[in-house]
Amino acid sequence: MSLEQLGKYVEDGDDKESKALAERLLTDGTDPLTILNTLTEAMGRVGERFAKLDIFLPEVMLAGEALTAVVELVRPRLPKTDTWTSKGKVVLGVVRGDLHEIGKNIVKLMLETNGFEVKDLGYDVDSLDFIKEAEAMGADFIGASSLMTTTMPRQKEIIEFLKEKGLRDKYKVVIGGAPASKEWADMIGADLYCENANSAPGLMTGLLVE
Ligand code: B12
Repeated sequence: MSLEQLGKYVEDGDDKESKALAERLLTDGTDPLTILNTLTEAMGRVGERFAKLDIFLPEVMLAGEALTAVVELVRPRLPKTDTWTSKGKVVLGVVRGDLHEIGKNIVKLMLETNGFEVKDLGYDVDSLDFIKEAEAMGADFIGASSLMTTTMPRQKEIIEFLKEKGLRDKYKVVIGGAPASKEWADMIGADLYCENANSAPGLMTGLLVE
């Protein structure tokens, strides 16, 4: 029984087998982070098959549910860092018009286990709400996820609204999601682009000590 098999179960949307195998892998001492990476890779393959019309939305949804079930299992096993000193406060959400929340949920998990305080705004979040919630929380970061080319302009909109309100320098804006890139981040004036959840805590900590 292997990580490869776990990836296949997730790809097939079999949440029962995915959970059972993940449980066994964890008991055998597999690193929870390795499991998270396997899940992300599996979802990448699902995306490719979806793009090629090999599979359709219901299958994608089942795979997403299997992935989420395993994430819930892994969550309590991730090594926690010292939570006495918060590394920073983050409002995190998926931009308006976008319902893809799996990646955002993994980012939240990684940030929390690395000592960040996260206010999760969910998905389909209005650009102004990111700002309103950041003000209310006294956040250090605004994290915005977008999974579609059609919703990427919302990441830009958040930054534009911050500028309009004279708040641009108050927050570090971090963006992510499959269609985003370093070039896009530079173009819209974001502070940081993270390709994956694993790199986010380190790169974000780096921004605060600059
Ligand atoms: C799963 C999925 C769905 C699920 C979402 C389930 C859910 N609860 O989230 C369902 C079935 C609901 C769905 C629906 C749709 N989908 Co869809 N979906 C996907 C799929 C296959 C995988 C996305 C995913 O979960 N990946 C796994 C996670 C772990 O990866 P990730 O999201 O990239 O996140 C990682 C990093 O990017 C990063 N990250 C992400 N966000 C952030 C934020 C910050 C701050 C940081 C630091 C890092 C970070 O960290 C994460 C972990 O490492 C993608 C294909 C793809 N290649 O992405 C299509 C895809 C995104 N979907 C697509 C489409 C078109 C749709 C629909 C419009 C389909 C339809 N006809 O109805 C609807 C849209 C609904 C809407 N309004 O949003 C297209 C988008 C095309 C485009 N325009 O760009 C894609 C690219 C598929 C394709 N090739 O056509 N989808």
